Amino acid sequence: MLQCLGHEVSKKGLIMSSNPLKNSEQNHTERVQLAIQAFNDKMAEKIVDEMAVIHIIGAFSAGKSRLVRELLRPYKTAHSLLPISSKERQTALPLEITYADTPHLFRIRIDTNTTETELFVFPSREEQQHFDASKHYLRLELPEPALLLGNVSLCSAEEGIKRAVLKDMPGWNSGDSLISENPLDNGLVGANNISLVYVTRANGIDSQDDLTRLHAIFTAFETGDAFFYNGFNLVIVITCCDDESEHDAIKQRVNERLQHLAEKVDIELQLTVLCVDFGKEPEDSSELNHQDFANDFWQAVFAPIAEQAQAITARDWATRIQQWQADWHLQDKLVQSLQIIKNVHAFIGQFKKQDQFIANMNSTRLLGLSDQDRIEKVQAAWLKQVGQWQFDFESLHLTDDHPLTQWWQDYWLTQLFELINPVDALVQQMKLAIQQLPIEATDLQQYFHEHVEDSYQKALAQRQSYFHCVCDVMEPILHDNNQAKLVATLLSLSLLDAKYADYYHSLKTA
Ligand SMILES: Nc1nc2c(ncn2[C@@H]2O[C@H](COP(=O)(O)OP(=O)(O)O)[C@@H](O)[C@H]2O)c(=O)[nH]1
Ligand SMILES: [Mg+2]
Repeated sequence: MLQCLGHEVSKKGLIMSSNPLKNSEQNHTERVQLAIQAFNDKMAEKIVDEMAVIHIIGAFSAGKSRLVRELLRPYKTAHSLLPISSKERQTALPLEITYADTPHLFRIRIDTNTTETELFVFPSREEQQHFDASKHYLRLELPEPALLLGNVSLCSAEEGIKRAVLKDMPGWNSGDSLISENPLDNGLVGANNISLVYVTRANGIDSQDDLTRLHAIFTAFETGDAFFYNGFNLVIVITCCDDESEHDAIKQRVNERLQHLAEKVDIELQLTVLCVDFGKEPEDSSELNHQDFANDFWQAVFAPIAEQAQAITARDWATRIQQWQADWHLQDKLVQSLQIIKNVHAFIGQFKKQDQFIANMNSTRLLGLSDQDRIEKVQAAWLKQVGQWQFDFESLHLTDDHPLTQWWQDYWLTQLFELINPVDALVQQMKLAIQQLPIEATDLQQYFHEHVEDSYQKALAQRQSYFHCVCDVMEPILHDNNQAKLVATLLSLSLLDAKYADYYHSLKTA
């Protein structure tokens, strides 16, 4: 509580005493660095899942999991997290693949959308089968930049950098597909899609079963049950295409077959057919071919959003700071802080007049007064000399969601209160001395000197604070409305000030 003359002003919430560094004289640098780091973290853009996903579908053993492994092959360190691809049936639970800065594999419950457990090795089919495929799925996060979409705005309303989600589904004839007429129910396709990836082996391109499933999906699109952002984009990956001379013929055949099916259902289809041979063993295919294939694949899959994805570069900090909501702007609070400092100076400047704490006051003027009247008279004379000791700290507060909250508390307000607190202590000391003024005190100036001079000297010492230099530098740029420049200057100055404070302290204690 900061005492004012006749008022009490709450500094509620403005002083953080929980920080153990707070009261230590040293470590200013560390404290400011932590506060700047907190700002950094808050400014980092959130990465959120784009609602439109990419399902990878196809028959059992078509090469879906192998495709995922090949796409994610550069993440050798996360090898044990990649889906298992083998001649035996492997995939029992749907697998989501998306972007994150560091690799992780989770098992997630669908109904609560909560992470059940983090896994460190991709589970075998037996392990996966302990869980109901309609209630659980696996989620693999890897730093694959192709899955990062930038600031696109497709289907999700959430703000942030969007990441694409790829879904490797259990093979549709592997005994794990849920039996249903609706491809949305059995997970062949989602309600919102960027593209659909259909995987088949070169020797399976004529499969009637595949055609029936695709027919159901095409129909879901036609009836509006399945939505594709910017039209139905189907990417077909034909695996085991070991004979390159046959690629063109295979592509043409698949193209004709599916375009014919699309015409029958009366939908328009954007179709890309990619022929590939990943090789017998999972690590067979050469790096070069692998990279070419991965590039072609990502390009085909993201073709519907190619235009939006160009805006992928995150908006730089300066632009975002310039767009801060009005109540995040610092100008007013800085102007107010500087005004408080000026007022504190003016106040302390008045504290002694003609070298006296209460000028023109002596014991003769108090003769014959009651105790109460004496105190009131002295207090009134003192108030007349110094003026009001009162500040509005409430409006200096930054909201909790402000990216600079920690810096503001730990540096700016801390420095400000370091200037104010000794003057506040002096005010308390003076009030106490007036309250306790004994009747026998004949030399009032001597009395106040004995009781207040020490506090007065401490209050004067705050004028030496280097925080004043920071304020002086800020003054000229306070009104030029460039929020980004203001923030950058403030942060640099605070670090400089903190480093100097630590340096000075180490010299003093050396
Ligand atoms: N030689 C060769 N084998 C492949 C190719 N694609 C997949 N395979 C193999 O086919 C088997 C089944 O693949 P998998 O990805 O598990 O099929 P899924 O059931 O669709 O996930 C695995 O042994 C893969 O290594 C390919 O292009 N060439
Ligand atoms: Mg699989």
